[in-house]
Amino acid sequence: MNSQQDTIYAHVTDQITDFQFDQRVAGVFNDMIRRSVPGYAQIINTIGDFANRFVTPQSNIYDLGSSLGSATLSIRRQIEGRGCQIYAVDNSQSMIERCTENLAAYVSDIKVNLLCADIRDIDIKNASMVVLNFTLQFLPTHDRDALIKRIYDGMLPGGILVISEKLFFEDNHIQQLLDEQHLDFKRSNGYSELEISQKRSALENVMRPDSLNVHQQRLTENGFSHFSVWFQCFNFASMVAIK
Ligand code: GEK
Repeated sequence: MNSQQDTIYAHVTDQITDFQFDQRVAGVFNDMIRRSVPGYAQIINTIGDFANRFVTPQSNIYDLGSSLGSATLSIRRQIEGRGCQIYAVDNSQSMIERCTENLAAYVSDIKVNLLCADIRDIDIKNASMVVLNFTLQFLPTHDRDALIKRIYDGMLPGGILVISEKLFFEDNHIQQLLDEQHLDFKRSNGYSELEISQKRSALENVMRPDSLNVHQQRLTENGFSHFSVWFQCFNFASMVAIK
């Protein structure tokens, strides 16, 4: 996938506005997410492996907050010939446009329905797999419960929900430790102190991480029978919940 280097916050900006998934971000998104999220590549690959295990013939797969389509592509590669459809949903027109190009670059018998829509509004049905890869954290906190319930209701028994998120830690020492480790990760990937602090301000009102306890409680209260973290690096984790 082609992507330019992320230099969005490299220069001093008078007024930092709230982070948006606009054309500028879509253009550098691959570089941005790989340099900002520890374990991103492994998570994307493993989502494909989960698809291979869990996706049943003639079912639907939902990639909610699909950005440039990395998770969708990883899933699609693993489920050829199963007669499934993938719904890749994002409410950023710029992401959808670039995602369309990325998907067109590979041949597959699996249909991808790319929807420019809010994930809170779409119909979820006959799903053997749903992916929220670093998306739930961008929804207003009070909307998260209803989305998880609708996902659960639209899933087939035995289906898998993969949720990857930045985590918040109730223990302040741990919060600080893992936050520092994450900042070191960004520094080692070439982000300057200015870039780190300006991006942080831009995300402040937009991204609100939950704790692991909150995630687990939300998933079990909405009916999921099995839950585990399957990956964690610093304050980033990926979880599975099975109906
Ligand atoms: C990946 N999953 O590469 N409705 C639809 N889309 C939304 C909404 C919403 N309410 N809120 C945010 N988005 C991807 C990475 S990025 C994560 C996901 C990040 C979309 C938003 O436009 C963006 O494309 C995506 O969710 C979040 O595996 O940037 O840290």
